[in-house]
Amino acid sequence: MRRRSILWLVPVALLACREQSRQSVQPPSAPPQPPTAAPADVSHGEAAVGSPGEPAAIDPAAPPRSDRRRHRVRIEITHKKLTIADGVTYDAWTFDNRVPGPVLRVTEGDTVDFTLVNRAPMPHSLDFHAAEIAPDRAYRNLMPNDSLSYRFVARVPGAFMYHCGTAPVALHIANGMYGAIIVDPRQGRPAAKEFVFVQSEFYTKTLADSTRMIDWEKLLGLAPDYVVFNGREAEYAHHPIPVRVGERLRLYVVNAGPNRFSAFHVVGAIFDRVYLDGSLAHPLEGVQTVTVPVGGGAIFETRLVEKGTYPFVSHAFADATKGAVGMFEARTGSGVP
Ligand SMILES: [Cu+2]
Repeated sequence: MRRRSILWLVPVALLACREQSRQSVQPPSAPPQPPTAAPADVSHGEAAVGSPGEPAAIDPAAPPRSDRRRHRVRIEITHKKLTIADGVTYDAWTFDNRVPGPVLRVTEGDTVDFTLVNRAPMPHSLDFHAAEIAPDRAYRNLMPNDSLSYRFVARVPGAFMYHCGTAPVALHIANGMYGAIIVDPRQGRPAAKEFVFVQSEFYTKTLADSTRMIDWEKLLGLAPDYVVFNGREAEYAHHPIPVRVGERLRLYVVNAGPNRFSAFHVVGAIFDRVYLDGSLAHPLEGVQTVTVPVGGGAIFETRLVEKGTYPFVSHAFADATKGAVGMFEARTGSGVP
């Protein structure tokens, strides 16, 4: 029996050798030539800039702060095809049918009564970085059509990630299972226009029906096809976000990864304050670009000083080229929500 199974491997090995030799005789591809045409306007050339009137697929506005001290949160896990770039449909694994999952917002000291329901045909789970809890109790794998409830107190303010923790975790995150939970300090923060951006990557290969699914080799090789904010390539370049000149902007940035650090930067602006992971201790003041590590978050405050279009990017520019770019359109007068 054993001998038979080994013999069975021989043609497979021969095929692999043939494929390797076929690849090795291919001529090297020509190096890319620098463009000779004038680049596009102020978009840093990374993405076409759309008109700010059209709504984006995922509203980047932060949900309002709640006065409730106890929150009942229920999230359903599904598998669903979603658009991740113009004309690109991806076979995603989701929390509540969206990527990223819903933005949750509670206040320091609040109690969260959480229920997770698995409507997908395989095991999944959910790990809240904002919780202090035994993972083997709360973050255990949930079988299809099963549910799980637990309670935690959001003790620490910040901008936190949540994600599926089922192994291999990189696969579950890369397929779309992540989101942000904001924990406000009890005393609140000064008034501001607030947005949430979750950065992440997609590693894709094309299926027969032209939809895309995960390419595990690209993931292990750290070579994403798309790096995105809120689940879509350059979504807020195609749908710029209107803001007012001079108003305080507060940006909750969470980096879901699963691999690429974010070098978050707003072109044409300097951050007045940055709270690493959202911690109130020792905010950075007067800084240009701040790393948001994979699995981490940060809260950025800035103002745009004059009318114009201001890109925000991961300043690791290969990633901006792959979609980690958006736009604020700073306006004066009426017309800004
Ligand atoms: Cu999962």
